Amino acid sequence: MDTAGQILRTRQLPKTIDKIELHIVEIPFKKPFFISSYAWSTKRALLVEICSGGVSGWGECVADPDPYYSPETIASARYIIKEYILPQIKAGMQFTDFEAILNKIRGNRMARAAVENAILDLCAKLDDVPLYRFLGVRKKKIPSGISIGIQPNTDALIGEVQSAVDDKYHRIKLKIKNGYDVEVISAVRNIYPDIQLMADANGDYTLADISGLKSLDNYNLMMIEQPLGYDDIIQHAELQKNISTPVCLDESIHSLQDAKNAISLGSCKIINIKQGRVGGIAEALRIAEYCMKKNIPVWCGGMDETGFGRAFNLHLQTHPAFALPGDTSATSRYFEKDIVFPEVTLNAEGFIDIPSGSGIGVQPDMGYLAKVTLGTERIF
Ligand code: OSB
Ligand code: MG
Repeated sequence: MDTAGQILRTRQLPKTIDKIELHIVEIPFKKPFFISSYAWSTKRALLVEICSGGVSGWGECVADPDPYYSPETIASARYIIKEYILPQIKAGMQFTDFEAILNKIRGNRMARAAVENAILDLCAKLDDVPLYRFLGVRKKKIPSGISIGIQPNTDALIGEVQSAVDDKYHRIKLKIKNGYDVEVISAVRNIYPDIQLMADANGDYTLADISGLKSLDNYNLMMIEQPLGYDDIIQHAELQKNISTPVCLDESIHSLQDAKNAISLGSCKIINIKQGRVGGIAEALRIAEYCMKKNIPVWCGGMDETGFGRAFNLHLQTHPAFALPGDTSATSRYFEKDIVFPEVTLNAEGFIDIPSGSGIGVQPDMGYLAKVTLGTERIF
């Protein structure tokens, strides 16, 4: 049987493409989201809409407006998409030829993923199948996970953790930074000895911090995510030799080759796969399937996406390689109102259902979308 990664090789783009538009939208977060490197109070996103025969496929670029999580930005992604990707796309081309156009571009994987996603949503909709089925994967319920931003004090953090526990999140991730780490983790661990708990530093430490990071070994964390530099693979291997908490890489992994390098160097024991960061669903599946072969657990990260991007993350996680709960949370944790419906909700056991319907299975809320659109550009 073909693996999900291979099934895409047999697909082709729609026979006609009627229209392509780029939209920039901005919706407020309920509360600002603080990580070690930055804080965001709104979600601004670039959306790619590709239409065929009256059907729209949607892709959401996960780049932020700023270069504080990744070097890519909304402006850089828009430039690459407009100048280097869209002019080369031809209706009816083989998916492998489309991927070759994307792969010729160096870096800029968030830009590449946004277009790939729109094409996949469109193709699955035209075939009238849900995206997971288009990828050759069977449906499953997705365990929820939550990423709690850096809080002003421990009481506020405990409040956030309690509410996540009440909502039945399967795994809780605490954002940490140098100086906001052992104390907060031990406070949470003392109150919640049994929850699945992990920490994400977004690259805030250096090898000089090894002894402090080693003290985190006392708190039974599932993993520590991206403790060292955002572009490092070498030093994480050195760190992993010195701590028992598994290291998970996020920012440093952009491709299957990065994953192979990190695994062979011993830089991590777990990988956070964000399809939007690695160039799209196809590359995410290749990484996931490689990791499964190597017994490296993976999970699906998030970028606080709107409902479009969150839907792609849900479909991706139906693949059996995604054995650990990821960062997919209920829409209501982020936004008062989203630009798609239905919104993501958790059931009483903290699982999320894949939205039903073809493609990604969510529909734009046209009225709200128009209201929060900062600009639309028709490419053709
Ligand atoms: O490091 O995983 C990260 C959000 C923005 C930038 C980086 C990260 C995150 C998250 C949030 O952790 C995950 C989510 O809830 O979508
Ligand atoms: Mg992370």
